[in-house]
Amino acid sequence: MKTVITFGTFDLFHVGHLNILTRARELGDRLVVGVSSDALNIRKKSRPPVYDQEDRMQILNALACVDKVFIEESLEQKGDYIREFGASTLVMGDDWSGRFDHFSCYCDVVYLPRTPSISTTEVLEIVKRQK
Ligand code: C2G
Repeated sequence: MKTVITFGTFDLFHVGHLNILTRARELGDRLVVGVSSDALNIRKKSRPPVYDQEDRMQILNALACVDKVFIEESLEQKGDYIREFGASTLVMGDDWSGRFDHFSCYCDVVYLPRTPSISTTEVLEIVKRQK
């Protein structure tokens, strides 16, 4: 059984998120997703996500391509999570290219091309402009 792991906030869930999760799942037999906690987002981006961590987890848990969801409490613990879930591949979007290469001692590290022209930030900007 080949386990693939990926991480993200997945706030205002959109088709770019769905695409990367679908493609990540195709690289193995099981997809485990680490969802960054609300506290981690506040530390990282100085604002909470629009959807809280319970709602973001609930959406991910409902997807056919996702087998297991857990909360990512800290960016530095990725190595621990990779070992805990026995992942043989780490997948991230290519906006993270090169940033996780040091985990190649635990598993394959794969960066998949992002879906163009959509992001949570862009959705927020569009909604703000339409107010
Ligand atoms: N993504 C994508 N295409 C988009 C937007 C996002 O492929 N148009 C991918 C990102 O590259 C990432 C995943 O979807 O791999 C989740 O994106 P975000 O929710 O923006 O995650 P981020 O805030 O980058 O958190 O530990 C790492 C962090 O938790 C990643």
